[in-house]
Amino acid sequence: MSLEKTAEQIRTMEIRGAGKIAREAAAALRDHAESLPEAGLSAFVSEMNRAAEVLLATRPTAVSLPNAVNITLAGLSAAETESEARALVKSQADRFVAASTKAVERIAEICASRISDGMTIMTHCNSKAALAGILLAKQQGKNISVIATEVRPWNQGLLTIKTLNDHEIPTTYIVDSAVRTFMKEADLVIVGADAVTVKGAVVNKIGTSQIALAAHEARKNVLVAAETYKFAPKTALGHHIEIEERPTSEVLSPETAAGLPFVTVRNPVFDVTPPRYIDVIVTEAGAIPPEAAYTIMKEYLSFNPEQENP
Ligand code: RI2
Repeated sequence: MSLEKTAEQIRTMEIRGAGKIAREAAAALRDHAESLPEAGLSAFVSEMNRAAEVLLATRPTAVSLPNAVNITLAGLSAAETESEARALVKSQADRFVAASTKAVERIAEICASRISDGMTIMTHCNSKAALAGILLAKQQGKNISVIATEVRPWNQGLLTIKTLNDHEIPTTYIVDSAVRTFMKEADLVIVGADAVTVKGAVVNKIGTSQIALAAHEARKNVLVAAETYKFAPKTALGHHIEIEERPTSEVLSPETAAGLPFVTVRNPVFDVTPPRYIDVIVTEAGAIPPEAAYTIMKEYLSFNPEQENP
């Protein structure tokens, strides 16, 4: 698949989920590097930088995307020959994809260790990392059940309930606005992340912050499953994470909207959960309190505040 095609599929959400977007972006850069005809080192480097921009322009929120692009293209400008640069992109992309896959497995082990027999887990959206922990707990023989939300307007909850059903996990499917009503039936909340800020705030699918708030009120623990490449070093330099607003036609049909001239439809697809509503962030490096986010940035993303483009 061409890099442009991958970018288009990320934009239209055929490829979705922060981790998957990152792995597909790294693989697209690798395939693009391999497909380029020999044209000299500087032409290769500038074409790879252009390709990176195409990918980065697709969706603004999931920081896994820029982190994957940066990791894949790290050190490119220091390469001495075109073939060295090409080999560097390939090896870094392959390493990233393998590490990302392993990270989700490790996160699943830690999440599963926090799930006890008899628990009901509430989850939101369709997070591979969060689901991996739930599926592993079931594989370990724990008798668990899940409450899964619908996730308007894209209904990613349907993907989640299909997976849970395939694994014969008893699941209750609820509309997003029923979260507080059902919180008393949950023992634990597990969600994924699109970005984690330096303060340990978690950017995830719209509605996550309401769930965390309801969990806090009901004294239920909130566990966030997030690979280290979901952490956003730029937030340590004062940058904000841009919250993607998708087309309003995803919420209300243009025909209906046209008949309601005084109504403005908004469609932000992520929100921010403050660290005080999060008990633990489970990364492949271990379960950390949200306040330890900076340590993850320094140790796992080689974040150096003096660098201009972390
Ligand atoms: P994993 C998704 O975003 C959801 O917000 C989900 O919680 C998050 O990515 C993380 O997913 P979208 O692409 O990386 O559906 O854990 O907008 O699979």
